[in-house]
Amino acid sequence: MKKMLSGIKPSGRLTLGNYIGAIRKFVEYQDEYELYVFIANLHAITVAQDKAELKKNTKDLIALYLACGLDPKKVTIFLQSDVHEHAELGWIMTCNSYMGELQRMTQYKDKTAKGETGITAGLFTYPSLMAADILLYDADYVPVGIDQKQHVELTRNLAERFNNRYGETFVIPEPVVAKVGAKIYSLQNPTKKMSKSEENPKGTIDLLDEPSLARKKVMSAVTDSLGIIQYDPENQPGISNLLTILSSLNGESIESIVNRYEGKGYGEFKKEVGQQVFDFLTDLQKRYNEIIASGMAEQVIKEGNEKASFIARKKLSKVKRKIGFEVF
Ligand code: AQP
Repeated sequence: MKKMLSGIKPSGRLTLGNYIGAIRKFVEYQDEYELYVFIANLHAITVAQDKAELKKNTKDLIALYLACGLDPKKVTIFLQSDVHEHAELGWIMTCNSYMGELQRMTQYKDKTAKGETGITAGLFTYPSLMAADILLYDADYVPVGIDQKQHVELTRNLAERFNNRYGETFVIPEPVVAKVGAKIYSLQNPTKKMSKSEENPKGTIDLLDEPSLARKKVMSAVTDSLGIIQYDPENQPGISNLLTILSSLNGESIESIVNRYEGKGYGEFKKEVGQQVFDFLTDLQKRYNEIIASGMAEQVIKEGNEKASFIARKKLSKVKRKIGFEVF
């Protein structure tokens, strides 16, 4: 079975975007691949995190992975900071990365271009850590959004560089880029990605939002004055975003939804999307509450950490031998 790895940062409350764009896919992938899914808390601290919130978000992320359908019998779920080989190989990868290639990574480039201050060195070097995350497990595939594709390209370059210099060590991973339509946008600014760290809570549906509040957010989503329900992201980003949300949650094609709403108004359409979101969150949160109450999350992480550590330890000791760290 081919191996696949992915992770999510506990950098805020998980959104419907994280579910539709990532977790929902992990649930599909767990049957096709030997899947490793981690909580990327080393990546989360590349920007400042409040201690209490980080702890809560981490716990919630584990419980939500499970509530969304990840099955610990099929997938290894672990906490990145508990598998210290990530930090260690991350450093080795940093020492194999050139300043120029890291400077070309969009996240860093965008932030510096905007003149943001307080950019940490960690934010600059995190693509090297991401390479370590992937290479430790010999992952064949890494599911990424289009904006993250360049990080997998960097990982490939670093792995090839290392293999050339020290001999065959790492599997060269391939990015799996999701099909168009998987990206969910802010309900208040539908040209901007729905994000955990979004400051305007009206634009974001959090997976732990009160379902009736989430329905209200859908009802007040920004649309347009054209009055036609059709998929046209350029001219009708708000309606197109709601179409993507509905289609992702109810499994109906966008085309079929558009046909059903021919000649109908936005109010009726939003009502259906709102109800779908309400029902989805109600079911999800029921499972989440049961998982939290059962203490299952802790057990899953304990076992996942052990399994991941075993693999990572073996890989790292091979790397250290190749470099010349193991002297006796
Ligand atoms: N709006 C979205 N639509 C589709 N997919 C999304 N993802 C995030 N937002 C959307 C996917 O969820 C995973 C989260 O990965 P991450 O936490 O490492 O990073 P991110 O992409 O930076 O996520 P956020 O929610 O935007 O977090 P912040 O605000 O902290 O930066 C990825 O697979 C991503 O594609």
